[in-house]
Amino acid sequence: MKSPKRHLVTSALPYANGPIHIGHIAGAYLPADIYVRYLRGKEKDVAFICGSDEHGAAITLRAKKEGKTPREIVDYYHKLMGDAFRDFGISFDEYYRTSSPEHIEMSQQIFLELKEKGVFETHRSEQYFDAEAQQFLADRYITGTCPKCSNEKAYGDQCEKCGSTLSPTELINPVSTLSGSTPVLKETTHWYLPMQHHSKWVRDFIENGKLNGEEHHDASKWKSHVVGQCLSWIDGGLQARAMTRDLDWGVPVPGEDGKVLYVWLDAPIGYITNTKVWAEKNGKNWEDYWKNDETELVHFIGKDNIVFHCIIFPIILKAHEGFNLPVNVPANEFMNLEGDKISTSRNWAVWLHEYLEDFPNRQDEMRYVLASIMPEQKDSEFTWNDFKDRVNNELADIVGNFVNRVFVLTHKYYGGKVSNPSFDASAQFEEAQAAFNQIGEKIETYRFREAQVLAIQLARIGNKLLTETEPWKLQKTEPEKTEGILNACIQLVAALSVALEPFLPFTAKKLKTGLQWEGLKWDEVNVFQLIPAGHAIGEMPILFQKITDEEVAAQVAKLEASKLQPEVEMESIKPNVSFEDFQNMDLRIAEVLEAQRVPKTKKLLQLKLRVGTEERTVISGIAESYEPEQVVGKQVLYLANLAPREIKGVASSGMILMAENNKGELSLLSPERPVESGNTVR
Ligand code: B3M
Ligand code: ZN
Repeated sequence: MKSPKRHLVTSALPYANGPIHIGHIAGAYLPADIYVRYLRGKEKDVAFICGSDEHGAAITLRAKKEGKTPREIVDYYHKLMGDAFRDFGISFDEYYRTSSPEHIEMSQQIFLELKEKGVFETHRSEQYFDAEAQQFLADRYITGTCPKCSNEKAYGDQCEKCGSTLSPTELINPVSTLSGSTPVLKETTHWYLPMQHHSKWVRDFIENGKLNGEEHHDASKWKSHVVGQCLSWIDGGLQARAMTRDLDWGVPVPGEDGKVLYVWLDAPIGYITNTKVWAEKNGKNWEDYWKNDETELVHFIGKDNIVFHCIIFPIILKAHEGFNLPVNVPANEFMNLEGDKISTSRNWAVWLHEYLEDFPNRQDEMRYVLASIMPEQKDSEFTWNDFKDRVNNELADIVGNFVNRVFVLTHKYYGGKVSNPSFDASAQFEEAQAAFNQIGEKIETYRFREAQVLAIQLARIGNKLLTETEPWKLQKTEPEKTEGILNACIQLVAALSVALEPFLPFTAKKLKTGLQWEGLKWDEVNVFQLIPAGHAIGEMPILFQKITDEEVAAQVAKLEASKLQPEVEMESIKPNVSFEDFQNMDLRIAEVLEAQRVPKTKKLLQLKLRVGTEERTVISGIAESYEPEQVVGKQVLYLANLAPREIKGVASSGMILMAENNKGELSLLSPERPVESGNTVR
């Protein structure tokens, strides 16, 4: 295929319902940024488009949980995410938002055009409606008992306990989370995309890279897990999918009250809106990027978004006619963190904005490590220890050390002027040039890990040359050779300043500034002759500070401390009782005198208590939380006048009161300061 005239590169629009974490970055943003920076280095015409996804249940649920309006939520996270991306050097040309007037207009217009073309079908169906809240309920707003595993907290779309995909009507005892009432089925009409009519061409598109019988893209360049996921979806039979919803947060369906576009219809159209917004600000024509077959469209996403980008959105684009379809969707797999899945709800994540605060001006360190372990073909894992090792042993010891030695020696021996090329470094140059030339190939085939290794190779070659020839020992005896070696090293630093730009843009900038040699283009890199002898170089700061064990420990401790247990809903408070009822209960402080397990039970301890002058025997269900010897001598809260019962053949009088945490651990309740056993609690 001939080389395209223009590139349109998108990264998944993140939901504006929480901050960005390093798993997002490694999945859809850093690879796209590397790709785009490389294209810019080659002076290509490229637009890099992203923005916040501000609709859907992800947003309204978050708003409900925080007691805020959806608008407040998206305003807050749009800014937080946009700032973090920018500060981390993710170089979007546009980062806009799907709640903008421009986007509402664009997505309504596209919806209407599709409707006019007869792309949709309407279907009546019965859907759950909350009569108290006067609202149809999104699947996520309905909970109930899972028909498969009896989990009582299953959602209308999924049971998180057994993993089954559900539809709301399958739930037993459905409850609306809006009002707590039982929802009723109510008839509604929606626009559906009959995807089954498109399976044939979609399969040809995914499997063979063909569109309308012609070659559209090189299907062999698509990742196998992407193609595999799509084909298994197609094999499972494509179905009609509703493109509208009965909700009040979203893009209103024109002419319909209380209906909005399905978030997965409006969000990808956000790529188009945001391109248009960018184009208008920059005197460009957005249609050149979307409706011109000399432009190449590539979507960077995480693996949970594959079918939306490879099947559903392409169906929409093709049905609309005139729009480009993606030539590749290089989705990444997931990155785990310290042995566990990254999870926003459990707060198990390294948040980008917090990293930027904890490690100011060290963006490239994280970029480097994330690119090194990017989950390109399979899931990968980030640990803070590995982060430290890679930064210290690779960035600081190889790149930093090499550049530093070259600058120090050039200043010391030659007053900061590039020395003469009086040494035959052709072996090193050839190796370096070959590495450099391959970087582009790797990037163009989405192998960013390998590409970065090749870029760092330039520093390894230089480091090796210095270590082998030790010019600091030669300077007196072989001044010519020394000059030549350092000249060669300067050429390698210059090549590095270009090669590192896609990966470590902050470092690349420092190299260019230090060399006082800006403006080198990717295609002009010829290591054999970059910077002429006599050129004055400037100062070079220390490029990478080593990461300390204390920094690692602090980050690990921070993670552990912030980890949340899965949420357990608070039991609702019972109806009121009278003061007399309360006074009828005789609560006392008692002391445990003896404790033993009740034979053949897991949960029960038999305790002997002292209650003032009396002794009582009570059976208590605390054996999974306390060993017998842990409770002897403790004071406890005791309900003395609960009618005696026989438990496992023992007469048990009264009851010990306990609290339970969300992990199910029981906790005895003891007085804060000394209280005599037998005293009343009121
Ligand atoms: N917001 C899903 C996600 O954040 C969704 C992507 C939209 S891309 C058009 O994972
Ligand atoms: Zn289940």
